[in-house]
Amino acid sequence: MRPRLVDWTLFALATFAAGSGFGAWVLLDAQAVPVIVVHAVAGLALLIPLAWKFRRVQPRVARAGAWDWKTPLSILTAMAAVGSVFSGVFWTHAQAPVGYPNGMHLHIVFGIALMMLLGCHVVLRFRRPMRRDLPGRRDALRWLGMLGLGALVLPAQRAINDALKLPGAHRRFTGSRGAGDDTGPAMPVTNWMFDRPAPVDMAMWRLLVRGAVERPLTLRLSDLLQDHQAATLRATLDCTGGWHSTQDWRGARVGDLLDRASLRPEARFVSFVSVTGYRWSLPLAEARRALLATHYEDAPLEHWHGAPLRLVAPGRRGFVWVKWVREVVVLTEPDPGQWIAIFTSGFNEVSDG
Ligand SMILES: Nc1nc2c(c(=O)[nH]1)N[C@H]1C(S)=C(S)[C@@H](COP(=O)(O)O)O[C@H]1N2
Ligand SMILES: [Mo]
Repeated sequence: MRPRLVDWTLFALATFAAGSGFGAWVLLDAQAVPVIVVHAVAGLALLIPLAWKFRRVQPRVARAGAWDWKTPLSILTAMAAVGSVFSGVFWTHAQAPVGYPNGMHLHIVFGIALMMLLGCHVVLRFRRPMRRDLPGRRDALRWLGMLGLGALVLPAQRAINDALKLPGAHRRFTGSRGAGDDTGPAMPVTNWMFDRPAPVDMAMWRLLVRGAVERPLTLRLSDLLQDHQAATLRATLDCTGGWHSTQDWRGARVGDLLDRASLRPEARFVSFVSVTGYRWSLPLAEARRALLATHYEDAPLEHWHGAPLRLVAPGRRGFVWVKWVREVVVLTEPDPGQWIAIFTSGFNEVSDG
């Protein structure tokens, strides 16, 4: 394959792998299943053009006299690419469920580094595609071969995990490992970034239901426990960091709270806001089916699991399950600011009630 075509193939596979990796995490579980498969195929396929490229540039890199100031950056880019693939493979096979940092964190760090370095690499080394670089029939066959190899490796990985009884044998489709089910307070604790609020003062705490509603609500914990305890939901928390755990949750159905507050017709999304400022939103229909839990496995929520109230969002990755919820805000349009809030909430001053 012509050098330039190899380079563009690498670029396409790497950006596709990064995009699908990101998609796997923000999509609903059902949509994420195929995305995770193509993510793995693209990532594994990357190894072939990488090998071609290494063979091509090897003489230049081996001769110190041939270096220019861009060479170290290129080497870092190559290391990030290899690291991304191998950390993904490592996480597929090795390592026990919980722990920080784990192979999944490593994979994410490599992936983000690769995207940043690749951006620089393209800017510094960009060459306009020439007519003679256009792919021919044999190139199309090579592409098929690359993807085919990636697709063949997937079942092989599963077989290796099972045969060797590796830690990766018991994986959910997200790659997450079981961290015990029906364990209530013994469930692992994870925070997305830096949220570490002091325990919420239950006497001062109020739940506000506001936004596009006719009758905003202010509820005490005792009101909530009295009027909204009927709902139970068995659901799996699956953290992007690589563990999952299923519990029987109990609390208030969001739909019941919204009915009580009476939605205005323009309501579209529902945002769940933590005492820390952390927030995330769901489309209205999905939000109605979600639960604001006060209990798991008949035990009241513990502080680090979000007491007194946390969101249970079935089919959504763990980062959506907002803890220490204080406000339910009905929105008429999406909330792009939530993407910033989940990174900065740990720096907010936290107040009770
Ligand atoms: N307010 C708030 N809610 C949060 C987080 C956070 O950092 N702040 N982390 C999320 C992430 S990434 C996960 S996986 C789950 C973990 O819930 P747990 O600690 O109860 O296991 O909480 C979610 N809810
Ligand atoms: Mo998470």
